[in-house]
Amino acid sequence: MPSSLTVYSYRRCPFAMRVRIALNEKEIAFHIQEEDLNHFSEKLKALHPEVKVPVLVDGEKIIYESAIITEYVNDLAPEHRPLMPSLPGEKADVRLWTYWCNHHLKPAIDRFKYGANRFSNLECVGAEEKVKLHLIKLEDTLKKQDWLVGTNLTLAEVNLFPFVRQLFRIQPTPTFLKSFPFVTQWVEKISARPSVITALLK
Ligand SMILES: N[C@@H](CCC(=O)N[C@@H](CS)C(=O)NCC(=O)O)C(=O)O
Repeated sequence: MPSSLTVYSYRRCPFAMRVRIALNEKEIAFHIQEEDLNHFSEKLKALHPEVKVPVLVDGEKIIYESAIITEYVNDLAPEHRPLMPSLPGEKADVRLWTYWCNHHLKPAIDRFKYGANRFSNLECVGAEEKVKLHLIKLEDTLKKQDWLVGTNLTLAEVNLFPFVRQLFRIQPTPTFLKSFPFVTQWVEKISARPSVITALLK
């Protein structure tokens, strides 16, 4: 069956990666409409009130905000390779990880990674320490369990991985990452999944 799904995407955008990984994990075919962040297409401008990628178009349905899109993708075929646990408490945990990523982890990584190129000196104070504190939270969880929630990969991984990966790609590699063997193992394990390998190429 030809795919009716189109993702307006940008290859290096971590939010768009979330969507491509979720679709690949669910084995749902989709088209990519690659956008140029400096010159968004007229189509994209008409689809997203804030003019950002990613946007998912499914027939008449237009969805933006990556974490909303990844839940929608899971809901398209909830039983097939589920990315959301069924217990209410675990569902809440998945959403809490995503919330924490969007509101705490990502801002800290940005300040550490881009520093004065993007932020004021005040905003950058303690950036490295803040990233380490966030990594301790992840490490403490991954010490006890293979996946952030329950016993399988969930949307918590799909939504967090593209951002944690950014830290591991900084050159030269931050030496403090050596103190986080469980996070490192988790990043390597997710990076090796076919869904992720393919998603990162597009
Ligand atoms: N909260 C949005 C963030 C999306 C976002 O910031 N995308 C970036 C690319 S990585 C973008 O399109 N930026 C364009 C702009 O802000 O002008 C989501 O989760 O989808």
